[in-house]
Amino acid sequence: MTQTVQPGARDDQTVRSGSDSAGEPLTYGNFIGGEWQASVTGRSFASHNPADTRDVIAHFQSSGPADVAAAVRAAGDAYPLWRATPAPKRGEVLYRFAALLAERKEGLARAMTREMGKVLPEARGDVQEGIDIAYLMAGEGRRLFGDTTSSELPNKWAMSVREPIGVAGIITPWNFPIAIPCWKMMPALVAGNTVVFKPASDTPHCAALLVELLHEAGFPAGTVNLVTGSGEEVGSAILESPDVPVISFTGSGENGRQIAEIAARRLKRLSLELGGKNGIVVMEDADLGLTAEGIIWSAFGTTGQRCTACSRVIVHEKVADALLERLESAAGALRLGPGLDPETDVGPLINAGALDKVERYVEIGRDEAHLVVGGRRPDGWPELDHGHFFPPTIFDRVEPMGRLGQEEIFGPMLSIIRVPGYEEAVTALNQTRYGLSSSIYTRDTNLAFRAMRDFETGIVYVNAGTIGAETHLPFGGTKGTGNGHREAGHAALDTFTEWKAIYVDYSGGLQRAQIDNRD
Ligand code: UN1
Repeated sequence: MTQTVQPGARDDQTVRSGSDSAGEPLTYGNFIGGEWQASVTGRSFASHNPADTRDVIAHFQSSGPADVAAAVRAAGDAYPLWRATPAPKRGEVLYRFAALLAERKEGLARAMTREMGKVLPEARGDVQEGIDIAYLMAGEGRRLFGDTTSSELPNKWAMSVREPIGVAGIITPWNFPIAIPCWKMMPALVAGNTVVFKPASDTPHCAALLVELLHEAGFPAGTVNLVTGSGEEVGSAILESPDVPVISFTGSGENGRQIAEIAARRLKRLSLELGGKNGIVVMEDADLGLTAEGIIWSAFGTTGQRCTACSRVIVHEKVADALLERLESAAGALRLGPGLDPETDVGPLINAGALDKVERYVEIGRDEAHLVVGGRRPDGWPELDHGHFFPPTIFDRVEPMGRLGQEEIFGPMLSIIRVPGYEEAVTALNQTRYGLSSSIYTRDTNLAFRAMRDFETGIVYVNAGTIGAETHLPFGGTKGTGNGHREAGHAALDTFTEWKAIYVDYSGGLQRAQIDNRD
């Protein structure tokens, strides 16, 4: 028997933190059918603190297809009862979960900073986003609106209702380890689906804590099941399962494409939220102080590890030097460090692979553009030696169609592209395979409205950076950012429901549509 696998308990001890009283990290199980269970593989993996990799947070199951099969069975068994539970009642469980999440916000945020690295105020924001979507979707329990309309025939009733789809496969990234699972699970659950949840292997602790709360809030056994492990073993088994008809995935474009192929073969409903190459356009009349603040926050907040992060600034050449001066001094002043330290502005990258990738792009940048600030790992700071730290880095005179201008880096790197006017700015902004978020800084109302029309992204900001979407509006992007679905807002329900059209003929006779009411 592996050392036990119930979170909060090791052997018979009850411990609520990630380590037992002797400081030994816990081993968490999968959560299947309302119980914490060891994987049949007998293997586990560790989650580390990216600010100091000597800090082992806990161990998690390296699960395999048999664990996924058990979780899918549990979710399938729980489905009929959950589906039959009136939606307002389902919503009440979501309300309880939202309230619990709010009550435990600080503890969760601290656990998140330790495991994912983002600075504590941002980790609090991540949990807050989970709370917000939980309350929004709880309210959907009393809405879930369909249409009631008239029939073309007399004495006949016509309406449409939303129906759940079944077991939803929820595959989530590490960068918003509470918010994104909530964005996906809350609409799935309120609509009456049950869930098999596979979190990113960089943040399984956040996932386990979240599932503990879902359980405590009263979601019935089997409604939410957690299986940890790799994409190859766990993700693939969820995707291939004939009993998981709907999948929601956030992650890389490359993985998204593979997932789409597998899901297409089985005609699954699939919502993809993939990369971004988000740009901020700065016109010559912009308030440069405000603009620089918005750029710094969007490019280097969360260490640039948001899908919505700004990675390109497309600036009118007349104000490029003045803007760059501000950006250089603001970026140079940001303090690197562990996210739990209140002095820190920029936390670590998630893992060694992410750090390598940023360093590779710095090399590419040295060939393609001019380095303005950053570009080297910090040395001489022993306290940063054991973490994946990289400083905010800016390149100027980036070619819009070069690699720096086109490829998603997902780190603290910003490219400056100089343009002679609005038309050229729009062209540069839209010349990317992605379309998540964009922004314009201008004091010209006409230009602002043109941008709202011309920018080919799912989210457009005016006089604000590219990050900070709110949960009651649709979230998602055009082109290679996804496959046309939206998360959050009431649009999220479209991923997790089927429309059913219902006709009731109360005429007492046969009425033939399109025939009996025509000459
Ligand atoms: C993401 O990076 O995938 O708009 C989500 C934002 C956040 C969500 C980001 N509310 O930046």
